[in-house]
Order: sequence, then structure tokens, then C-alpha cells
Amino acid sequence: MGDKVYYITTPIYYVNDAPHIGHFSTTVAADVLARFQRLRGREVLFATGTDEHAPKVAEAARQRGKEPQQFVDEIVQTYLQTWQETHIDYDDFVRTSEPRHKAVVTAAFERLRERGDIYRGIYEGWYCVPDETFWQESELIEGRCPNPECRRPVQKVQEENWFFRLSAYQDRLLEYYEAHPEVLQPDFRRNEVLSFIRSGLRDASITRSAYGWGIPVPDDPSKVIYVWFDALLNYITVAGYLQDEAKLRDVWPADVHLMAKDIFVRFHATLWPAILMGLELPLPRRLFAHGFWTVDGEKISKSKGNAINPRQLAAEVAERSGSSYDVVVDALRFFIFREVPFGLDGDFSTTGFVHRFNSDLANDLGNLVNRSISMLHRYYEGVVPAATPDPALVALAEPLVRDLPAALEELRFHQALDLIWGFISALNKYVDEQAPWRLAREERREELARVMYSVLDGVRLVAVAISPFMPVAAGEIWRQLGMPTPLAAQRWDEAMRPGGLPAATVTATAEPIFRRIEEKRRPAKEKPVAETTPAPAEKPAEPAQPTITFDEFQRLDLRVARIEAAERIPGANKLLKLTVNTGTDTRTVVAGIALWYAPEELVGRKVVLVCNLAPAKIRGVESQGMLLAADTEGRAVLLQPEQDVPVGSKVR
Ligand code: ME8
Repeated sequence: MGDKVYYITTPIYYVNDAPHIGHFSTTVAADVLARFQRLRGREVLFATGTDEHAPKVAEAARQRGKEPQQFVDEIVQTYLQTWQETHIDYDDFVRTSEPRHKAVVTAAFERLRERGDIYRGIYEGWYCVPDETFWQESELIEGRCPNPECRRPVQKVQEENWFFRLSAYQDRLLEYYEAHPEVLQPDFRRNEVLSFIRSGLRDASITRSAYGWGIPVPDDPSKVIYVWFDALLNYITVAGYLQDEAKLRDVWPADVHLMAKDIFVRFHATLWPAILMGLELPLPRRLFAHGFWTVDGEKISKSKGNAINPRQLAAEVAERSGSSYDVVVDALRFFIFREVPFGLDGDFSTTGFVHRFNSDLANDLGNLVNRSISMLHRYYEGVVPAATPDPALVALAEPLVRDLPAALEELRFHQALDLIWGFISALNKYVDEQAPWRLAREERREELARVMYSVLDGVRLVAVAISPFMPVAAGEIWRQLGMPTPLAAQRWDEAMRPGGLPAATVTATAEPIFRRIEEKRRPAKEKPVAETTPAPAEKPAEPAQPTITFDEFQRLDLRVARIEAAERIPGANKLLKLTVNTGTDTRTVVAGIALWYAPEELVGRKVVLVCNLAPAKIRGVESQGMLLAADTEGRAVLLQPEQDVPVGSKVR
């Protein structure tokens, strides 16, 4: 107790439109950080919300023939639903049209006016409605909004307004940032802020002539408070300013204000700290501006209609892959940090996402989890053997355990995922090298126990480490591992200690979590209905086959065979080329099981082979026979004799 609450915010988004991948990326970043801090045992206040008083919001309402309040009440639902359906676990959702916020804005305005920080004057200049920003004539570029993310036409404004004495804070701001350079993040954005402030701060107009929407200026109802002055104050509304002094003490200052670069320099790094200085409140500890997303190389824009809606994308990809919607959402949460260092601009493409899904999730992580739990079932009936973790694997986990906290704390998400995937690769390599299937075959029980324990304990570490990014997928791995205490109850320091997997843990049946997405298939929404794979529940409804005679059955030559070698077929992600010993010959069989079985774990395995199937060429390889497998939920599970029997035994 008594520890400061870790307070993290996202921008509050304009409600003139539905959230897209850009808003999603900031909000997920905040959620990852919040989940990580909770995992470390910190009390967290994670706030997001909506900015509702903008002229453009009023305009959007008018266009739809609605009252602004009614309009925002509707649109805000899209935000709430999006965050709920993308696993955003915020603690507070603030709307600027709420009474608690209006009270803060009105009081802050009055307080600053009493101090002489707000005064009346004439504003003459330009206003950019999409950006809700005032500009001087000299700042415009070819008569347009100078913000590189905007560049849209501006409106001439001449009105009597109230001004905030921003110029008076120029020196104090510079002194503050010189003494606390760590506040402005990432480092490379610091100079931009300093040179903006050094170039001279003009007093800021903080009201507009009333346009039928917005918070009225106290004692001057002809004006409403400028949307940015109103919006920035949301951060202290949430912290309890003027409502709950004890909460304010525990929560303020914010530990991180997150946003993209578009609203960093002028608003969050200049206007906001100056307002806070005027209110005699401490300044935020960190202001972090990330980059901008484009989609397929283009700026996200309403007119292009290229704004990716995260829920819709996840639903489409889930349909294509057969993975659950929630798993695909997690994959999207992972993807936005996987390729681009957080802070830099990035380009989003669905192809890139699908590719990463298949390689990093279906292949590397999915396969690791699936094969390790499957092997445990094969060799130990699913029960974790008692063993100590292999020191070699403990050493491989060390960079992850040691460096992940700082990477997450400092929002180096890209590096955090590199560390995690480095360990996943190390685990996969360990399995390949230790070859538990060989240890089992050679009856080296002690080594087998140590290897299997170490791998599964490694999987447990991975589940904890990915949980801030992929809470649902991590929870599913946790469930399959059969962990006795809930993932949500874990604390980082203890959970990340190797050897924490209790012996005798009963694992669940291995089920693929990330199902590979066909990269060449058309998106699901364009697919004719007939092409969709039947849902597993429909399987039993398949019409029964016509009967066959015993003689007909006898014509099948089914035999127990042993897999001697297995390899992938380049370019065919579902197929494996197997060398199979039938007891009378050794032949090649092509099997469509690569999604569920790694080549290494098949070697030495006994299977049931249809020996007299007519040979067929598959991807240029002649296949002589077919393995029998159960088809369950679209997944193949190989049949094998219940007891050890000699190779070549007939199956009748
Ligand atoms: O500016 N790439 O709201 P807003 C990355 N209401 N992030 C993006 C993005 C993109 N292409 N597009 C939007 C406002 N964002 C004000 C904020 S805060 C007191 C008031 C994200 O709806 C990013 O976080 O225009 C950016 O800063 C924010 O959405 C702007 O959201």
C-alpha cells in the first residue's frame, strides 16, 4: 500500500467515426503495458475514452440529422464494443460529455482565469476542422493545414476569444525538459519538441464562438471551450481532480500518456504541461509518441475507405483460418508490434499479417505447444513427470527472463517479442536436438523425463511472457498445460522462474490454437458458400456410406508400418514426404499432416498404412499408399496400434 498507482492513458478519440487500426494500435499498446504492470503486481489505472465536443463531431451529427448528444451516445458504443472485443481491459472510460468531466473543465478554466492565465482577446487566423487546430497564416503550407498527416483545407476565423497565456510558460517548459529529458519519448522526438518551444510560443486561443455543442465558457455563454483544452483535461478528470483528493494523490502524475506523433508536439508536450503548470499540478512522467500506420502503402483515409476495422478483419481471418475469433484478435495485437519498432511508422497489409500468423504463430508457437503436449500424452499419458529443468534450457531462457521487463517497461515491444520468439525458436530447436521420440524408443526414461519437463516448463514461461500481448491465446496454452492456478493470478517474478511447472500436472488434450491460414485463398467474404468447410458439429450429419461386402473389405491391404524418415515438401505447407517401412518394402508416402505433426516427431512411429492404394503423384512426388488418420475438427490424428506390434502386421 501507499505505492503510486501506475496510471496510463491513451488519447481520447474523436467520435466522428469508428475506430481503425491506428486507434487500435495505441489502445493495444496501453493495454499491453497495463497488463504487464498488473503481472508485476502493480496497481494500475488504465484509462481511455472519447473526445466528444469537437466541431467535426457536431458536423457529423448534423449531417446525419441527429442531435450531437444522441449521435455521440450511439458512436461511443462502437468504441466500447471494439475495446471489449479486442481484449482491452481498461479501468476507466471517460467521455468528455460526462458531468464529472464538464465540472473539471469549468473549474480549471475559472482557476486559470483567476490567476490571469486566461484573458480575452481577438483571434484572427485559420482553423483546421479535421485536426481541430488553430494555425497562423505563416504556418500554412500552400494555404493548407501544415500537419503532414492532414494537409487539408483550413477555414479563416476571426472572433473574439479567450486566450491561454502559453507564452508565459515557454522558459519553464524548456527548463523542465532540460532537467527531465526522459519525459519525451522516444528520444528521437525530443528535439522536435524543444525546437518548437524555442521557436517561440504564442498565446493559444482556447474558446470558439458557440456552435451549439461543447462546454460553455463560465460567465460567457456566447463561447464554448476549445476542444483541445477540454480534451486534455480528461487525464485529470480520470485521476479524481476536484472530486477525490486521495485518489489524485495516489494516481497523479500519469506514468505514461500514449499517443501517435500527430498530437504530440503542440498538444501533449506543450499545451498540456503548460496547463498543468498553471493548475500547479505535477507533470506527466512520460509522454510517448508512436508512429503512424499506413495501409498497403497509403494514408488511412475515409475517402479511400481503407481504414482497417480490427474486429472485422479478425472475423474475416478467423473464418479463413478456422482459429477462433479471439485467437485471431490476439494475433492482430501481436502483429502490430512484431514487425515495426514501436515509435516508427509502419505499413499494415493483410498479406503481411497472414504471413506472420502462419510463420510465428501457427508454425513456431503453435507447433511447439501442440507437439510438446501431444508427446506428453504419448509418453506420459498427459501427466508431467517429476524432473528438474535442463540447465541448458534454463540458460536459453535467461535473456528472456532478464531483459523482458525493461523492454516492456520502456515500450520496446518489438524487442520484447524478439526476446520471446528467440526463446520459442530455442525451444523448438531443443526438441529437435533432444528428439524425445528417440529417447522414448531407446527407453532412456530419465533423459526423456527431463527433456519433456524442460520443454513444457519452457512453454509455461512463454505463456506468461506473451500474456500481456495475447491474453486469450496465453490462457488457452495455460489451460492445455493444466496449470493449477489461474494465469491471471500469476506474478511475474515467481512465474518467470524456471522449474515452476508442478510435477504430476495433468495436461489437457493438445488442440491446435493457431490454425494455418491458406495464403492464396480469397478473403472469406468473397467466398461462395459452397466452399466453406463444414463446421465440426456438422460432421456426424454426413450421410452414411453404402455398405460393402466382407470380400470388398478384404481387398484392402492394411498394414502396420513404421515411419523411417520424414521431411517437408518445399512449397506445400500441408504435406510431408514420409519414408515408410511396411515389413516387406520401404516406400514413399505423401501425407497431408504437416499442420499437425512435425517431421521429427514422426520418425520411429508406427502407423496404419493402406498399402495397395494406386500410386499417385502429389506435388511431383510419387506416393505409394495412405496413412489412416481420424479427422476431427478439421485436424488429422494418426491411428496407431494400441500396443506395440511388429511392422508388417496385417490390420483386419
Ligand atoms: O486526436 N496510425 O483524436 P483522434 C497510428 N481527440 N495511430 C493512429 C492513426 C494512424 N494512422 N490514426 C489515429 C484526437 N491514430 C484527439 C485526442 S487526447 C487528449 C485528444 C491514433 O481520434 C493515435 O493514437 O484523431 C493518434 O494520436 C490518435 O489515434 C488520434 O485520434
